[in-house]
Amino acid sequence: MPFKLYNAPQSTCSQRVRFVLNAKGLAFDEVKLNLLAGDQLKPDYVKLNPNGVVPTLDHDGHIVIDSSVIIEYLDEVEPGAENFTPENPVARAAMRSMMRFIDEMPAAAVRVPTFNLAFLPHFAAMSEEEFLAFAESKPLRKEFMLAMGRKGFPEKDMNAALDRLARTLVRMEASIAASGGPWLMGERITLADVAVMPSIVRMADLGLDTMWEEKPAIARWYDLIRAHKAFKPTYYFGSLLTERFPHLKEQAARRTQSI
Ligand SMILES: N[C@@H](CCC(=O)N[C@@H](CS)C(=O)NCC(=O)O)C(=O)O
Repeated sequence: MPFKLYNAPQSTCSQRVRFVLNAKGLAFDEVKLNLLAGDQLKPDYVKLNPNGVVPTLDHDGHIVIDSSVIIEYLDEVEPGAENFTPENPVARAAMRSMMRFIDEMPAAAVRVPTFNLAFLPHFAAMSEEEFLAFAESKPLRKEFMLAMGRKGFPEKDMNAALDRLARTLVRMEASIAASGGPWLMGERITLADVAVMPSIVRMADLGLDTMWEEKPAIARWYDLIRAHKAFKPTYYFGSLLTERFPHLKEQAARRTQSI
């Protein structure tokens, strides 16, 4: 098989790539890494992806890293069946600007509630020495881990992350309205929709979907993307945090009550 994807079921960045591969009907070998166990930091993997994160795509021996780069790459090498990139350079530039915004805002912000609500018990169970060694070994996320610590991000950081997510919804609404929708860039689904999808799904998974209760354009967008043929195979069982961490549903409900 020409495509091999190193990824993790619940990883939002991996979900972008699985969606594009599935939408294009491209078969791929899937190597599943256990991120909490640190598979992404093992020397053989870091040789492929020096950032020590998933996903990594191996295409016939060519290694491509970073989910935004990978999904653009897939549209370039396999433009056929379903394509997510506008042909018009102006529209393409607008899509790419939106993708940069998404990487900087929701993709980063959603990690804060994700870690606090889902992964913290795992880190809280480590000794301080184990935790510090784990954080130190992360090429890209060392500071993020140290800021979280074994007690979790403070309320101030949680609130800032939720505010960034709220501002993302406002930007999405504006983009849908300006383009005529129903997708972010207009009539056709593009890589910008694929890029933001996992953050929105993660918000719903954490019980934060109340944040778009009053935003019908977002609710419609969310229904549309979930109805896409690539959605189900991308979100196979174990891709949602609530499928892996049963304690989450309750916690998320408590959290949304206090927003
Ligand atoms: N910009 C990178 C970010 C990749 C990333 O943060 N991956 C997360 C999962 S979504 C990861 O591997 N985390 C493992 C860790 O922090 O050690 C991309 O989009 O590929």
